[in-house]
Amino acid sequence: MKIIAATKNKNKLREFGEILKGFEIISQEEAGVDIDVEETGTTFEENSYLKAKAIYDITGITTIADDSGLCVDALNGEPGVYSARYGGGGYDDKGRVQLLLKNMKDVPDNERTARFVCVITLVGDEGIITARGECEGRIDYEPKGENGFGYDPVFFVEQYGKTMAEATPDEKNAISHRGKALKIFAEKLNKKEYN
Ligand code: ITT
Repeated sequence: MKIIAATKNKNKLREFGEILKGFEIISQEEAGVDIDVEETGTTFEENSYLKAKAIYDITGITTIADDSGLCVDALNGEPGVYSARYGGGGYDDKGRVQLLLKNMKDVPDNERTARFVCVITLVGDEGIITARGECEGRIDYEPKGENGFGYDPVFFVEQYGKTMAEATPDEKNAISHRGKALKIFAEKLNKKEYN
């Protein structure tokens, strides 16, 4: 079954390919759909659904979308669903990381807990599938590592004793929010557990 990945984020697309083996995933670009879906929802579930539904409505082809983000406890769950637009939309990944570090500068060690959240939604002729994955960590004091993307350089993973950007792609995918969500998603799809 051919599935469109409704994302403009090349790093997400790469991770989909690494994790979702055995599925025929084509990018939104390959499907020839050049639209920006407005993320008007207030939850990962809502935005994930909005993105998948918009592309499915245009193409009629089964579509999955990923809405994800970083929820920091000391910042009352921010940046959360606004992770890609943290600071108002004028920053790149590095700028958003610096803004986060600035907003965390007075937060002590034991209060730097955070989690990555990912919700995958499939919309197709047979119905909808939703899967959520979370990954616990803590916000480090400076960026470290070159792998991954987004907030990975400041997301310290206790289990590995290093940041997500210092982890290899295999290490990241084994424990990441996206790895977990896509694994649950693949199981549901194989069992045809549509809603
Ligand atoms: P699409 O909507 O086109 O898929 P996007 O980058 O705008 O791309 P989101 O709205 O879901 O996607 O925002 C997710 C943001 O959360 C992303 O831009 C990163 O800043 C952050 N993020 C998500 N997953 C991450 C990961 O695995 N590692 C680091 N940061 C991540």
